[in-house]
Amino acid sequence: MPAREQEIFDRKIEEEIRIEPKDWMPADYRRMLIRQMSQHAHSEIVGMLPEGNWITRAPSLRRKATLIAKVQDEAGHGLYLYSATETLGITRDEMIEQLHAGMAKYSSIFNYPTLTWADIGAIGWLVDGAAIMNQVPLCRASYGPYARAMIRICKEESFHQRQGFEILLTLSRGSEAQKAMCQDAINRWWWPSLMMFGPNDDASPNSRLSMHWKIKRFSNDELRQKFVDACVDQVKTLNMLLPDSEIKWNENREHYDFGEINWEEFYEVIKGNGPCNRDRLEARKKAHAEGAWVREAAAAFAAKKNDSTKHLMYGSHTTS
Ligand code: BYC
Repeated sequence: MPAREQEIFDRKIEEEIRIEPKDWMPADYRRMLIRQMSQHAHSEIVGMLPEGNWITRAPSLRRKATLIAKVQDEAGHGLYLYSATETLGITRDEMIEQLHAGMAKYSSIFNYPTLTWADIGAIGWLVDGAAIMNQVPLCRASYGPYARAMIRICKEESFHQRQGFEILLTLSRGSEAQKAMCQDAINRWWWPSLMMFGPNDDASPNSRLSMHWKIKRFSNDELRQKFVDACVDQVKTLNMLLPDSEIKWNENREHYDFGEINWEEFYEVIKGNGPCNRDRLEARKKAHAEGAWVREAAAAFAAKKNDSTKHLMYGSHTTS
């Protein structure tokens, strides 16, 4: 290990100075970032699928336009994150290959089906709400390109969360059938949303080093607790219930206690056996194959533009 470089790296982490792509960094730090950032990018792209299913079925033009904008934002988030990950020395093609081969994970949450329109509201409120809770601290991650990508992503996520909450608020003030649909969606998305924060701290193999390197700033359980506390208040505005009879204010901890997560379900989902894992991967592979002509056209256009720039700079006699 190059002692001098290690020392500089450690000091930067200690003093909250960002690590940048050309800086020396330990191989494990690089690996940790590639793992987390590429999974994060894949989550954004796979996350477009459950909502994309509802674009044609959104109940009004306004809802349709908003949902299209949200899903487009997610494509953008994926692109910022793939680009940020490429600064670590892996190509986008390699990352996509890992996803398609089932070697790279993406968030467990996107392996559940969207059965009704209320699910789009629940995804915005709970899934984007959980994402914000997890991602705001990542704006201070020690790796510069990741932290900078997260700032813009978080701004857009707040809009996503609000659009979801507003869908549920409208349903919660509607007919009995709409109220029931709203409650049903909350019941189905609540527990999977809690799983988004990852395993409990004592079962989280990556947390110790990730926090030491200031990639993650809070542990999985700390963020999950903040999320539960926020949702217990917000669900009152909806006049709905969270599907957990064990939620109770704890005076000593000054937090809400809550029930046990079904960890067996979580591990099955991340192993590839959730309700929609196979469909999601198939849909991604199909979209990638069908988009090949766009990538080829973009590459040909870029090469042509490059050629004409050379021509302008060096005249028509350039041969190289
Ligand atoms: N799902 O040691 P741990 C979005 C894996 S997209 C799947 O605690 P770590 C949105 C974990 O990867 C939101 N796998 O890991 C988009 C590890 O396996 P490997 C996506 C999970 O990294 C569209 C193993 O379990 N957000 O907002 O310290 C529409 C042990 O875990 C999950 C991010 O990606 C999971 N839920 O902590 C709407 C945020 N949890 O890699 C919304 C960035 C854990 O060793 N990521 N695993 O094979 C993170 O903050 C962290 O990676 C995690 C996990 C908190 C998720």
